[in-house]
Amino acid sequence: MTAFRDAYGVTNPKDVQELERALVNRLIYSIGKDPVDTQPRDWFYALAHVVRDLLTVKWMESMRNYYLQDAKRVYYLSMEFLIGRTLDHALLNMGCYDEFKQALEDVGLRLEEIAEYEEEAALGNGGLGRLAACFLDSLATLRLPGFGYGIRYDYGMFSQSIQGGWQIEHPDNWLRYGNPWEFARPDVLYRVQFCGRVVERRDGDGRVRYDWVDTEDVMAMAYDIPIPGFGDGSVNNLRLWAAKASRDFDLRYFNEGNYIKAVEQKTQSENLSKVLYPDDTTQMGRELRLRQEYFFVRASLQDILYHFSADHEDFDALPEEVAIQLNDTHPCIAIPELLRILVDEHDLPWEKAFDLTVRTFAYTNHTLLPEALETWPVWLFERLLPRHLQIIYEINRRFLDDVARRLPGDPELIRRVSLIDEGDGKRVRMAHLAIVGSHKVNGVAKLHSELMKSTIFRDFARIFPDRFINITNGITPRRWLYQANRPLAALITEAIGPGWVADLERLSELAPLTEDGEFRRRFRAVKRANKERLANLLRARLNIDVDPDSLFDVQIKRIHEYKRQLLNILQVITRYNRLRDHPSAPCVPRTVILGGKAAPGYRMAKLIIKLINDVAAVVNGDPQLAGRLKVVFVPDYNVSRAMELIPAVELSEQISTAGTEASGTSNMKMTLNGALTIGTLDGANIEIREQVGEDNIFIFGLTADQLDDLRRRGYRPWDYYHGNTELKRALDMIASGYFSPDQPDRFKPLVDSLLAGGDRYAVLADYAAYVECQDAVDRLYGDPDAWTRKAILNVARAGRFSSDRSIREYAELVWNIGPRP
Ligand code: 26W
Repeated sequence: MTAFRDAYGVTNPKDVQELERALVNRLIYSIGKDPVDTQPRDWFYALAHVVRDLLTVKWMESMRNYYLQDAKRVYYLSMEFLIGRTLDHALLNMGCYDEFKQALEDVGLRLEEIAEYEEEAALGNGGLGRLAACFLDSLATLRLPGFGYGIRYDYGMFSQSIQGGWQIEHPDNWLRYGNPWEFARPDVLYRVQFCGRVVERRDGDGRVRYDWVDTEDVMAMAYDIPIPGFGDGSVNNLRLWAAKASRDFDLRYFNEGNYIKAVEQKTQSENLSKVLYPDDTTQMGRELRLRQEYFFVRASLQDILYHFSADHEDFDALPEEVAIQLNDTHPCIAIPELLRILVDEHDLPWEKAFDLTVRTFAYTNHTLLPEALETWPVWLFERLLPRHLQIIYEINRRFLDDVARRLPGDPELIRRVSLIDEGDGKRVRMAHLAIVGSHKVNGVAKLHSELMKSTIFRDFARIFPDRFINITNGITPRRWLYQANRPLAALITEAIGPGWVADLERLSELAPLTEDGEFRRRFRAVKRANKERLANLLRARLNIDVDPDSLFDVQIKRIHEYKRQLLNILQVITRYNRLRDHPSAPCVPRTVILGGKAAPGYRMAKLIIKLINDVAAVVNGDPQLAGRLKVVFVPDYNVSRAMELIPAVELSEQISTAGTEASGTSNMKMTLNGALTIGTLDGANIEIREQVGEDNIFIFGLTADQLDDLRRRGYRPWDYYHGNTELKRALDMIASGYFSPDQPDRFKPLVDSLLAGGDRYAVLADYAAYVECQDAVDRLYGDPDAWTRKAILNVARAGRFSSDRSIREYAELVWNIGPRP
């Protein structure tokens, strides 16, 4: 190992001279550039290679340790990993940020500038993908043998620009200059079959066997990305699969002499991992998506079992050695796939194979929205995965028999829990498959887990009472405080020492400092500096001036009707009206910032973005309002943008309709960064209130139960419209084209959805309470000292929301793995 390290020059990452030498070596030998003629981007790649070298050594040590410990492994299967940039994160986690910064300075470069050349790894849509990335960080930090498996999309989440107020999508060609963090593994290559047909035959012992033949094959090639834990944590592995054409596929056409056709076929199969589906809300009945799901599941299972079989004769010990976590239903074809491998390829009896399967898998549900629950047409399954469909039918037959035996005389129950939806064109219900094939099913916040049991999975909670649990989400404090908010991190470390970074509950030691005037002053100064930094970024990028002394009120998340960005905008319009009606009344100046992407095909969400921008144009263009109200839509919200915004947030908008946001994680990020929340009793907001105390959070609106009642009695949005003059005025302004004089009926679909359309997300029902709650926010903001006390308490009590805590819970309640020495 030492000889190996010597070859790379860096034996001691604390030795700045050594780093400089390595940097120049990398520039010459890996990037192929002469130091006298180099672009900043070349330096980024040279730097990334030096960092990767260091990671690689630790990574091999970690992998060797896991091997020697022969510890149980957990595999986290996810269609999405929203990692963001890696450079700063890796340097901070390895504890050599300052040394690298110095080394760069010595060759005349600024780390902050070089770091801007890194492309984001945006292989995810939003919450679900980012959660997977936080979990990888925690697994490594806790030194748990956790391995991520996913897809190496050529194109990640689209980037968003705003033109004339509308969202425009641009392809995210993130691999254009190469990905310096990955190792291509052309030797780790698995075959993935599609289509074909199933042939039934009898084997020598007279047993019926199934062969899946005449398949169309694609190869999955591995790319490995090292995932550095914090401090003396492990460096774990994320393995992403890229589609490659299989050679026999080509040969068919080559033999026919059709060279061009052969190459065409090759591109077609490689299209499989071309692009991330940019939709996290409507389910996509698209064939390519189902192919992506099976593709990465098939490759991952072969890889997992290859490793397992290296020192096991049979599969008896599989659940003791392997845990597989399904991040939502997207990878849940892994359940019939494992059964297929065990039964068809390894001759196990069904009962045994099924028992092993259930004990190996666990499933996390991330949404209750019916339109986001995956189902696939049976005909599509039959064509792409004929054997899997048979296996799903067999799981279903046995499951339904069992239910009928245990809860007899209830044909409706059988119809409801079936893995096949028989109505309206048969479909496979992936969530039902995931539940039946897993030993644990978890929701991602207390309320969500309760609602899961009482609504969408009520029957299953009765059938499998011990299967359903809650594990509240978390975020990694390394990225979301230690890295994103260096000034606050430094202040906290000065006050309570550095232990909090790997043990977030230690933040509670800050609580007594609320009574320390000097600490409050410094805490406020940090927030103020962060706001100024953000103001500078907004000026430089968007040419917008915002006042760092105004209240920074921020809602950043995917644009969706259930998250109710519309409620926010209605409140902004009301504020605008009040300010104009009373030009000389005292007021708290506000900067309302929104950001987020709309799914490209989600018409309403795109119209909401346009409305935000049209309202912003009117508000910001009104000289009467100067210094009192600003509205900013931040384009292209992504992980890097989030890291810039969150440290500057004072008011965190978490205003989804109660019962719709499974957990939320931006709510945790902002709490951890000293923002106060204005929110509904939804998702993890409820637990945030529990932690910070009801005096330190602004809660408004109907609860999930109250909403249920209201809907049962008959919810009438028109009554709210007629009953509240400010609400009526705001809606009328939108409807009459006040914000869109060039096209007065532009926002008719939005207004219609709220009035004629029944207001599915009860925006109008919560409007009055929201506006009143915002008034309370203003009052508190007028007392900076009182505000700061509460902000400090929010930080001090955010410890529970570390993803380290979430991962410990998974380790104990689901995976049955423990840290080993
Ligand atoms: C089939 C298309 C599709 C793709 C992704 C449907 C649904 C999804 C995800 C389940 C959507 C998602 O990201 N859910 C979010 O997960 C976060 C992590 O648990 C939660 O914090 C959010 O509340 C939840 O909306």
